[in-house]
Amino acid sequence: MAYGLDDRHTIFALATGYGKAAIAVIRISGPNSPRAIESLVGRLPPPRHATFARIMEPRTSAILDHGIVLWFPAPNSFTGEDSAELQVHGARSVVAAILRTLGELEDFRPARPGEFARRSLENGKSDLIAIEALGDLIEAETERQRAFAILQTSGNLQEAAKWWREQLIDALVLIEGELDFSDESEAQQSSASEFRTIVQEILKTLAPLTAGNGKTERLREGLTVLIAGPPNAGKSTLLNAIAKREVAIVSERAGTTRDLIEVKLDLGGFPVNLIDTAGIQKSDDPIEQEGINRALRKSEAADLILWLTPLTEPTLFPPEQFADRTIWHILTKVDQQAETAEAVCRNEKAPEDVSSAARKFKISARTGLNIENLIVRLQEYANENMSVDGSLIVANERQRFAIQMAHEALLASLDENAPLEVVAEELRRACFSLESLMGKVGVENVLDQLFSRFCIGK
Ligand SMILES: Nc1nc2c(ncn2[C@@H]2O[C@H](COP(=O)(O)OP(=O)(O)OP(=O)(O)O)[C@@H](O)[C@H]2O)c(=O)[nH]1
Ligand SMILES: [Mg+2]
Repeated sequence: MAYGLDDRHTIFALATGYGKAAIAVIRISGPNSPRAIESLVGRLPPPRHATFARIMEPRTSAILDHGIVLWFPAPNSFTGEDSAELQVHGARSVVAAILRTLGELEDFRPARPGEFARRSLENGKSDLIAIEALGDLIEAETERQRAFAILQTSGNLQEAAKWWREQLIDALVLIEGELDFSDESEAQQSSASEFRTIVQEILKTLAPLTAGNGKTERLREGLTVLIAGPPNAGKSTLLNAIAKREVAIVSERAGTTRDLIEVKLDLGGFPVNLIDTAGIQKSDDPIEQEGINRALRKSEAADLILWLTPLTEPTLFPPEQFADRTIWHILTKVDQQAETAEAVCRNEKAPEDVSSAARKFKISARTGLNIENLIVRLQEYANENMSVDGSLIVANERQRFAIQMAHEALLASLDENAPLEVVAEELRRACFSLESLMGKVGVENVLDQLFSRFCIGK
């Protein structure tokens, strides 16, 4: 549902998680926040001071709980509005009683998902890039995802976008000056070269940001690693060994796994989705065939395929559908061949060909041989494919699209044959794209989608 500045209700929500906890935080924001505090606490505490108070039901003066009250007068609050926070005991009954009491106050209503963040954006307390970073921080499950979200909060991209925009406005003034005095051709030439210098300077920092490498998306969603191979190759056994728990059923019967079994892992702080699949072979059994189809379909979205074959049957090659995919070949059950196993043990170091693009590993889930080594390699691979660094971080497709649009307009403005009117129009288009990058214009449709992903109370 769309809602915006015209809705001046005071909103409230539980900002901490639902369920039993030591403490729960209830957030209030809007013009009637002071009235809520006066009604429930009997007085307004000094601004921004944690004050211990009795929280009461206003009509009966019954005590609902004792807790900490914080009062943040506008504009010095997260939303930029008059706001308050109640830190109470985290019992469901306490939270329910306070939320019910707030709901009974006139012009109060429960907040919608992300509504506090949205008000903060609408009141100019934060920009869209910062709100998106906040969204990523709330979603962050692993250490690298957390670090990535914090990196986005550096404000560097906002600073750069602001600076580019200011420079473009200077360039636009030059061009518009020319349009007003278009017959003085000498001045026109010098302004034209000045505006070119400005645009070329901007392009130096902006152009490298236009190319996406999928790393940020992968870091957000997790690296998808598919375990595939013929039936009985030891796929489910490997999944269990890496996950360090019995996730999938293992048996000596070929064709045990039918459905996709997905485990979310944290490998060195990187999120990895490891997926076990049905053994791939020719099958007349429609259920097994459906399992195989699912495995093949899922492989299309995989970043990496681990192709497992038992050491005794190394000639079972991956299906043609995997032809252009990144595949690591893994020979399993090496303990079954005493000679190989001994040689491997004598070598100490894992007999893997790390130089080849198609890495080869020999593993044994039974003896644990090379399992840890494989996990380390997966971690390295995750690092190569998800590490995000640099001072200017383009965090998502929306931001990249805005930068690409600005880039396109800037290149068009440099066209030597373009009349000044067109140059001015292209510069305005670039400014517009930079403003949309920061969420100042043209992003209404994005906002509804973004905030619906936020939790209530954020
Ligand atoms: N000796 C030995 N046996 C293993 C090893 N890994 C798995 N096995 C055995 O091989 C059999 C098949 O293992 P699974 O993990 O179920 O094989 P799978 O590839 O998932 O098989 P499907 O789901 O039927 O396609 C089981 O009896 C396992 O105990 C290993 O490293 N060494
Ligand atoms: Mg299996």
